[in-house]
Amino acid sequence: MQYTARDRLRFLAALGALPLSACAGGGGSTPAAPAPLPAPPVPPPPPPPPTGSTATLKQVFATEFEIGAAVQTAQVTGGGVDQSLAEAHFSSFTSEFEMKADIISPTQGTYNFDPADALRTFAQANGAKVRGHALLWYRTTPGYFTVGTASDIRDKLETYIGEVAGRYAGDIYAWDVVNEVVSDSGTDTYRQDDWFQAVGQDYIDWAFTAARAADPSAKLFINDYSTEFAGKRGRLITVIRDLLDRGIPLDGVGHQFHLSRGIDPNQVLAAIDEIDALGAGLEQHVTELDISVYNDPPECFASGVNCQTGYGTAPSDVPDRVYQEQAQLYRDLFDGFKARDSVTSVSLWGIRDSQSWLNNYPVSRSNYPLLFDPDGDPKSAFLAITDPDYVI
Ligand code: 9MR
Repeated sequence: MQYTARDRLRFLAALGALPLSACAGGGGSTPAAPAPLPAPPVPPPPPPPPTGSTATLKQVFATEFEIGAAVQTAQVTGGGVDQSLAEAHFSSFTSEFEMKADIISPTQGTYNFDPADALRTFAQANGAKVRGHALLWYRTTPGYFTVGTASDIRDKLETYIGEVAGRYAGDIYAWDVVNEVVSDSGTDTYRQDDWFQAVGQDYIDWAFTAARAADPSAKLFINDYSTEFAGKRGRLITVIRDLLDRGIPLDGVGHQFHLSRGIDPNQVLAAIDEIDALGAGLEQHVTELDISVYNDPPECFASGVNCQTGYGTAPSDVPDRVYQEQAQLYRDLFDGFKARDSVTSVSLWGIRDSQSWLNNYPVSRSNYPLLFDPDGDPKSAFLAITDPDYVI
């Protein structure tokens, strides 16, 4: 028996692959349509991801951005609460201090990679990524780096970056190549630190160029704090424009966002928008997010003066109203991050309130700036960002 093209079309239509009208046309009488085949069973839709206290951060933000936390290696490899929270919730890990030069190479030519290697192993075993922090930061630069001629200093920096970025090449998705190089003072653009005193701003070019050579696959970031304030941000943008104009390999901007509870979220999100407005296609990472429960005057952060008195050492010492304001701010910020395509990674600076650096800075007092309380239980802030129906 011969099958015509029209027979094939009818057969496909009977299977549901084509509308029957595709078989129409031509002359002659139309034979009776074949009996419809029974519809294949429709699989049930996948359940929506859980919300609220049973949700995990990495489920909730899977299609939005990497969701990360700063950790110490021992904290996530000791089998305790932090390890469980880290494994359950985060898709990205930043070393809180074990990938900085004072830990990796405290003396010239010697290297201690053990904690950093172990963090990489932990992350990879959990299908998570590592965010590299930081190849160069004046506060953790051992003194030997910045002595000698400009050529000596450049050699030392390039050697160090070659060793470190080279060792983790392919395993670190983004490096903070330089951290906090922008001045806090309106009269200078660049921070007047040991690097700048020794060689001017050239060290920034050397660092980016060496990082690109050592790991071409890592996205290279400039990272800084107070980008939510127009003055600091303006100076950062001056530095960014200068790097881009001269073809220095810069892929993204890291906003630390160590925030106080009273800040206007629109002021924070304006920092993202202004970088987008440069039109340079830069990625943006929120690198060190936390929200202090205190509303301090600027001199508190700058010099530890006039800081608000601590609420107390128990989480219940903090008024509910304060946690609610904090939760609302977290929600507004995460909604804003989700709405901005250039934001590809958001990291908290810690997991549980009890380990935050803000318990010791700018003054010693208990602070509660993160998403999990000291016992590791989710706070209102966690519920606010994981469940749109959660009433704050
Ligand atoms: O939180 C970090 C603290 O544990 C370290 O002792 C310190 C020095 O390595 O660095 C802290 O992290 C800082 C980050 O690297 C850069 N931005 C400010 C953070 C808080 O000081």
